[in-house]
Amino acid sequence: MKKIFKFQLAALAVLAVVSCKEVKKEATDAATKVEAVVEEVKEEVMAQNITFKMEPKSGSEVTGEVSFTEENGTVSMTGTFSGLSEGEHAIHIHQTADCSSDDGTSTGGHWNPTNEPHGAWGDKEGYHKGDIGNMTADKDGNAIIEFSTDQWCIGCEDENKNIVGKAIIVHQGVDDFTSQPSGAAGARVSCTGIIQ
Ligand SMILES: [Cu+2]
Ligand SMILES: [Zn+2]
Repeated sequence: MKKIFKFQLAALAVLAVVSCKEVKKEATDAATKVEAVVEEVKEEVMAQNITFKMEPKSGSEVTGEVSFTEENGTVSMTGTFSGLSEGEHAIHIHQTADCSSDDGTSTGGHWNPTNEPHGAWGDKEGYHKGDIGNMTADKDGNAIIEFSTDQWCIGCEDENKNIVGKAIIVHQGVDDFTSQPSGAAGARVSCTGIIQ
């Protein structure tokens, strides 16, 4: 009787060890699966990279390329332009991805989902979500601009952040950051829609 009892105990102990190992293995498998899913999601986020060619407008020869990348909630923009006159030029995001008109006015006014006054980016008095600012072209007419912000997104649900469906406009003149509603930056010399 005693012997049988001991045997039963031993068997129980073995069972307990085996099932414990099973649970551990299952937990490890689940963790591996979660890791795999996280990697997939990360890749999707990394893949948010869109590039557009700028079209000359208002009789200009201003061309270029603008690309946007979103990573960890920050959108980075890089623009390279040529055919500009030497000096400063305004660059903004305007409301509508429609560059069909010769003067670029089909893009509408500055993208301003939060209904603020026009201004310099980050100004306490307010600024449009499209108020990127000015860039400087060298004597050959080339300009490069780099800009990044967590106040934009590429194709997210938040219409106060989503830049998709808007347009990039480069101006002949300089944004003075005070004139309303658009900084008195003059003719629109280059245009592209931001279309995913
Ligand atoms: Cu503009
Ligand atoms: Zn503005």
